[in-house]
Parts: sequence; C-alpha cells; structure tokens
Amino acid sequence: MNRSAPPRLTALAAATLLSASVCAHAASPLIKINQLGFLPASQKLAVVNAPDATRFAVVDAASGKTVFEGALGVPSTWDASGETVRLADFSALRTPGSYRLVIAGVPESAPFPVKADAYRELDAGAIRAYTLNRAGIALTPAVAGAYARPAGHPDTRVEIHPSAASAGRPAGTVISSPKGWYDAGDYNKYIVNSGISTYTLLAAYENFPAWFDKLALRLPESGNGLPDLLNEALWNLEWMATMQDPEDGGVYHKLTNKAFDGMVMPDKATAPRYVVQKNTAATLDFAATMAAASRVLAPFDKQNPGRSARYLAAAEAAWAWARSHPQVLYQQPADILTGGYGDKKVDDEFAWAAAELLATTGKAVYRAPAMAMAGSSEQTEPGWADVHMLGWITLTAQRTRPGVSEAATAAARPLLANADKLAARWQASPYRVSMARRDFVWGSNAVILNQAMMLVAAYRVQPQPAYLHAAQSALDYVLGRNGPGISFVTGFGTASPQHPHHRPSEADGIAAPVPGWLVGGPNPGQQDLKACPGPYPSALPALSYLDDVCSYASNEVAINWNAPLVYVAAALESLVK
Ligand SMILES: [Ca+2]
Ligand SMILES: [Ca+2]
Repeated sequence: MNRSAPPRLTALAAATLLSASVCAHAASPLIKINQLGFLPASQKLAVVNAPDATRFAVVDAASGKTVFEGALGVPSTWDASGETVRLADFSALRTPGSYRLVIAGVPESAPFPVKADAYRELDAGAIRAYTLNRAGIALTPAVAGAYARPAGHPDTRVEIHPSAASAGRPAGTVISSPKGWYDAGDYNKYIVNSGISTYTLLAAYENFPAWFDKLALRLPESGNGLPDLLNEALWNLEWMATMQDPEDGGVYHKLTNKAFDGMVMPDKATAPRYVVQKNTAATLDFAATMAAASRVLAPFDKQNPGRSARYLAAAEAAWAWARSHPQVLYQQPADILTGGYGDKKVDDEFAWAAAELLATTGKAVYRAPAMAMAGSSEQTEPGWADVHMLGWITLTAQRTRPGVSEAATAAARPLLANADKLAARWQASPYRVSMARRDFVWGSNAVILNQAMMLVAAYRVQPQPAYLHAAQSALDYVLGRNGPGISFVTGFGTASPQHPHHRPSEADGIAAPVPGWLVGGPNPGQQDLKACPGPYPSALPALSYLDDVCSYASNEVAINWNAPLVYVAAALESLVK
C-alpha cells in the first residue's frame, strides 16, 4: 500500500488523464450493482450504462416473474469513468428474495439477494482477513480452513536499530515484540497504520456492540468471554504494547525487515527484524489507540485483570513523551527499504490522541488539545496520515461521558458540515457516490469507505436519511456499483479480485485468493507501471484498476483499508431499519 506521503491527484492532472484515456472497459457489465444485495430497508440503487434504455424491471431470479418495474433516471455522464449512465431505484422492493435486474437490450444482472443480515458474512470475512494475516501464530485448519499455514515471524528476537538506540537500549539490544498483523501485502508491522486500523475496529465495537456481540468468527480465542472482534483487535494491541520503550514512553515507528520479503509464505521469510526510530506521530497514534482500547476493554477487565489500566498508563506515558518531543518526524534510515509511513504534520495526531484520552479519562488537561482541530477541514475522510477526524467520531459518540460534552459539541459542528458536503456530492453524482474525482488515489476504495464512516458518525448525531443512504452507496460502490463493475472484496460477490498483491495469496498454492480483503481500487496514479508489464485497462480515474499481483498501486490489500469495511457493514446492519 502507499506508505509515502498520500498523493492527491490535482484537477489538472486528472483532466490530462481524462483526455489521454482510451475506452477500454468493454468487459465491465452494463448493469452495475451491489453484488451482495441489500437489506430489506436499504436504499437500493443500480447504475445502468445504457443511455438509450428508459425502463427497468426486477425479476425473481428463479421464476423470472417481474416483481418491480420502474423508469430509469435521466442520463448523466460521470467524469471519473467517461460513462453516461442512468440510475435504477428499486428501494420500494422490500420483500426478501433473490432477484435479477432486467433491461431490454442489455445483459441482465447476476442474481442478488434482498435479505436481513445481507452483510453478515462479509463483515465476518473482513475481520477474519486480519486473523489470516496474523504474525507469530500457526493457523490451524479449524481456524483457517484451506488457508491453514505454519507460524511466521515470531518476532521474539528483534534488534534495536541504530536509529532507535537509547541509553537503556543501545543498538543491537534484543527485544521481544511478538503478535500483531502483517500490515498489507508485505510482512512488516507499522505503528502508524496499526493505529488507525485498530482504532477503527475498536470504534466499530464501541458504536455497534450489539451487532458484534452476536458475530462469531471462529478465532483461536473464541469462547474466552470476549466478543470476537475484540479478540482480533487484541492480537494487534498486544503487539503494539511491546513497541513502547519502557524507559521513556516513546514508541518505535515499525518492526521491519531491512527490505521487503520475496513472494513467499510467512514461515519461509526469515530475514532479521528491527525496530526503528521513535517519533512523534507513531507515539501519538499509539497513545490514541491505547486510550481507546483502555475504554472499550474496560467492561471486559475480568477476562484479564488490570489490562484496561495498563493500556491507559501506556497511553498517558506516550502522550507525555510526545509533549516533550513534539516535532520528531520519521526519517527512513538509509539501510531500511520497507514502507515509510512518514508524516510531516502531527497536529492532527495530537488532536486525536487528546480526544481519546479525554473520552477515556475526562481529565480537563486533554480538553483544549482535543478541540484544537474542531474547525472546518478540506479533507473529507481520515487516513493514516490525517487522523483528526477519528477524534470527532469518538468525542461525539462518547458525549455523555464525564468531561466530554464541551469537546463533543465542538466536534459535532465540523462533523455535520463534512457530512453535508459528502451528501451533497453524493446527491449530485451520476453514480450516486460521495467521491470527488480527486479521491481516486492509492487506496481509493478505503477513501469512500472512510467517507461512509464519517457519514455514519454524523448520522448518529443527527439522523439525516441522506447520510445513511450515502453510506449505503459507498458499500454498494465497493461491492459492484463501480467502474469495473466488480466486487472489490476477495471471495465476496459474483466477480471479485483474483490476484491481489498479497504474499500469502500469491504463495499458498491455492487458486482463490485469501478471502475477505478489500483491494486498494482504481488509482490513475499507476505508480506500479514499472512492475506491471500488462497495461492497465484505462487511464480514467474510476477505471484505472488492474487485477494483477504486480499492481501494488491498485490491487494490494491493507489493514487500514479493511477496517472501514468492517465498520460500515456493521453500521448499515445496525442502523438501516
Ligand atoms: Ca498527520
Ligand atoms: Ca493463492
């Protein structure tokens, strides 16, 4: 995934790509629809790339009998894909069943369901993708089925890299730092990206506990008294806790090889491992995540007495280190060639960490820094390098906790303004998606799902139907209502990625990729052209996607991309009534 500074396509660059593009999307279906279907009460939209068609029908998939008919919307051209499309709206169809969308002169859609719990297996699969990406554990057939594999990367003997040396831990000191998730298609573990990913899973539980309490995941820990989502989050939290220097509270940036492993299974990758430079962003992301974990895990303290307090103490020690080292920016050492995750701006990390610490402790000292970024924002969604909006989610959701209300009120204003902006863009879009053309960046599928997460957070403050509809559209988008017309989640939907840039998927000898992963998605930056001999099918932003293992810029997987998928699927299951 993209671990350098997040690129943003300029309008000029996008226009250039648009004019230079060729029409090469003949393989896309003409009816584009969420392949996993809809909840009975969902808004139900499909995009039809047949400008001359005027009517559509929904038929029972088995009998062919028409159950709904309607007029298509007015034709409109989506600049991101160059297609002129019409919308089919069959939201009024609420009867559970299996259906097809039928339009004269156009190949009909694959069958799709309308049913309760339409996204249950998806949500479970998206969480289990983390399980299958765990470091330091053998995955048994009982847990992993066909994807069982030996343990890799025990990380019980990890060296302090010279960039991380301190008086108490000089270079070459060996520490133990086991567990955690592999970050993406590679086998390294990065605190910055673990922060937003783990927080998002914790927030999913904190915001929708009833859904996750009944979502069984067949984990090694299942049945231990914790909800399975929290069991999965703990696998990474326990690793993160080892990344803090006990001497001073600072947090190492990453646990890494010197260079990326080859395309081999985890147990075949045995290069030496290092922890690298403590810095402000990693330490604050750690503080925020541990403060959230302390709060979310507090009701389950009996299962591991003292854990909640330990995590809070770790968070406060990290905060103190960052306050006394406010501008230590990550510098990739010359001999380290793995993902950078360098972040030049840390005011957002300060705001987020303060927000989590305020929500957990209620201490007045965190209030002003928690409110420091409660103004308007050009950014419409969080990402690993820009995390202040995560604080808005926590502050507004935890507004009744002691000491939080003032900061929650301050955060609600920009949260709602942001949702209004996204909803307006969604309403105006020919595809009915909240993305702007500039959002087709590395990991664009997570951009739209993080927008949906912000829409959901706003909906929980002020239940405007448009916020929820726009969030539904984001899920529809990644599950099929998109330029290529595929579900971007491995193993889910009638057509989905077969060749993600993911070492286990490539090396395991199983034809189907490891399931439950959201791939990065369309990215006209095409930063992997040198690695990809096969050309992309199109340069147009929404069609610039290549289902090839070479395509780390459009077809990699990553823990921070799956997290909003977990959140949004749970939110829709919980809120669409
Ligand atoms: Ca930042
Ligand atoms: Ca495979």
